[in-house]
Amino acid sequence: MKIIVLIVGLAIIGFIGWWFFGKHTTEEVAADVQDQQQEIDIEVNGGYSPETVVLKQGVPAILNFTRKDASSCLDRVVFSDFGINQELPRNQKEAITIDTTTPGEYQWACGMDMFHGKLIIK
Ligand SMILES: [Cu+2]
Repeated sequence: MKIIVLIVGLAIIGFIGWWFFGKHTTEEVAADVQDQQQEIDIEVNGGYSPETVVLKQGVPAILNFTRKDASSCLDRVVFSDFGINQELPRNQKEAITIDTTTPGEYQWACGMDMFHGKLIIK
């Protein structure tokens, strides 16, 4: 009996570790640059994929958000540094234009500031 408790305990600890630390190894994805414009598709489903987007400074950028998630939590996306608060209708591609003149790291978030993504302009 004790061994089962031990195994279950270890499994839970392993799961918690994976949940907290596994998610932080996020992929950085660069937008596709073409004809003085860059574009990237971002899927919204229980978070953002990709979660970290790299944009080239000085090239006009379009982020195409498609929300697949049914929850109202993710039905808005907010780029506070850019004054953007955009509704994301479900299963519809929403293009968001980002001004890339100033390099730096910027956060974006869902309407309630629970889910986050990162924009790196360099
Ligand atoms: Cu939310």
